[in-house]
Amino acid sequence: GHKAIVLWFTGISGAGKSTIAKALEKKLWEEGKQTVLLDGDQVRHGLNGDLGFSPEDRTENIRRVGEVARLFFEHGNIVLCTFVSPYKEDRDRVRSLFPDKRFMEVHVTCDPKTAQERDPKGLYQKAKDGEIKGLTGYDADHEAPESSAVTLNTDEISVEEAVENILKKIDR
Ligand code: GGZ
Repeated sequence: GHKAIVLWFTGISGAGKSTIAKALEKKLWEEGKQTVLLDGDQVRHGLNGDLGFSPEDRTENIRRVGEVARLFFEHGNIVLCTFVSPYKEDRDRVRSLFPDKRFMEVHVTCDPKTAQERDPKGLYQKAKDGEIKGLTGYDADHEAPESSAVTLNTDEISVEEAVENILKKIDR
């Protein structure tokens, strides 16, 4: 068996949250662990399809996802959540749903220039062209977590190294 935990990935669009979480999930499967991955892009197409990117909607997005994470946690899963989740207050509210040490923040960072170059979904280009406003990492802020979080700078480390760093830190 294993212990349930929530790994909460936070950071700007294009930093590498989903990529690292997917690679980590694969490693955990290989260990025989039961995992669930909740990803911003996916959740926003379904469950939270009614929400946009205003501060209020982001807060509601994170609140709902926190509750979903709790359901899976209660069923013994290792829950990987990848959301921009730019507001510290929202993340702290989610943390308060879980026992001490069973909610771990993973701050995935990179130079904003790197994220703009990667631009996997063309969002930064759209922001530059004025087609979208309030893109986190461009014209909207991301509040960094406290030092207690695992910080992974994807300018400096590979996906494999990022995964290893996380695996070292989780009691499972
Ligand atoms: C941030 C946005 C925005 C704006 C669309 N700001 O990199 P992606 O494309 O695939 O993932 C991002 C996703 C962010 O949804 P979240 O639910 O994680 O955001 S939050 O936690 O802030 O509620 C991005 C895309 O949606 N996207 N517009 N303005 N990300």
